[in-house]
Amino acid sequence: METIFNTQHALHHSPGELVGDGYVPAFEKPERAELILARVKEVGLGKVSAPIEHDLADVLRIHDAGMVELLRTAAAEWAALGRTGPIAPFTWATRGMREDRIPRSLNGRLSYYCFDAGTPLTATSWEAIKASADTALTAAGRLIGGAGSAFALCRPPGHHAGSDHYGGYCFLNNAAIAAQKLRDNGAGRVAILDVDYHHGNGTQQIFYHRDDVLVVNLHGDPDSEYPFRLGYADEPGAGAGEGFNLNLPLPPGTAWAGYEAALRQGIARIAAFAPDALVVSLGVDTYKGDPISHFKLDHDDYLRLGGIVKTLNKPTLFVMEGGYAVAEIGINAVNVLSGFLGG
Ligand code: SP5
Ligand code: ZN
Repeated sequence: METIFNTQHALHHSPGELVGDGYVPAFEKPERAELILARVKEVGLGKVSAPIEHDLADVLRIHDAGMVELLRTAAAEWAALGRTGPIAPFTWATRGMREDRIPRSLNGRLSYYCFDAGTPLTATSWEAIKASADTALTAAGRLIGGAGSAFALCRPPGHHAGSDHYGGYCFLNNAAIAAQKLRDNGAGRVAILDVDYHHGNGTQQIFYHRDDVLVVNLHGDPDSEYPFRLGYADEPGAGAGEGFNLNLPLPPGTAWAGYEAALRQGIARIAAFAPDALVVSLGVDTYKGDPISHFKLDHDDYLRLGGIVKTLNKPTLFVMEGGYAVAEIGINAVNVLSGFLGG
């Protein structure tokens, strides 16, 4: 399996995030991608290639132009204000506030488009964000060219980013951008299987009204887990998309037995949908040692997970999402790919 890897990922290095009782060092850090790459090489997974730069039009198939413009230019505007720290809002919208009025000021636009306190931009973040989307697009191009599988080693991750909002360490939704690319190049139906510990709220929102992209999500119950505000079982899709979104929230403490049952349910739904291609949002923050999550998957379970995904027998694009047990992230992520290839 070919891996697409963007060295520019390191240009995004979050200075920290607000969780619990204070500002802490960011869990989503550059070593994550480097250790996954090291493991890809160690096991001899296959060729490693750099992404091809794609036109922003591919990003704008999914994302609002105003948000993309903010991500692209916020650093220059922040600097022009004489500020040197992390670029982040200090207010967020809730019910009762206007949705139709986009403030012109930088603080106002950050408040409009960003939804959490864990996703600051820095002076050089945009280059990494764009390269991460290019990584997914380049890997999607391999499937379009006839490859049976590819691994987009994306960083920063993407599945929390919606069409016009970003957060959860995510800025552009790499998996959604790739899925749309596949749709635009001959795949009539695409399924997205999101196995990150957190609900992929952005991916769900992007495709919620569509019946050409099925979204299946396995995740920690949002009643107690980030992102809290989406990802419940009673979100089936709407309009033409009704029946094309499946959420499988699982309780804290879920280990392989409970996980496998839900996974097989999601796989059955995807098989019934009969997609032309599959995109896997691959988070390994379901690992028992993950510092911010509460599932109990172990190294070998990721081999099993990959093997079960393989039973669908579809062209499959793996897109890296979360996973914060950094020392073990390479083993866990690459085990999914090895399990897929051996399954
Ligand atoms: C891509 C991805 O996995 N994003 C996850 C974003 C989660 N951000 C909130 C994390 C809250 C962690 N709280 C537990 C702190 C444990 N000391
Ligand atoms: Zn996650």
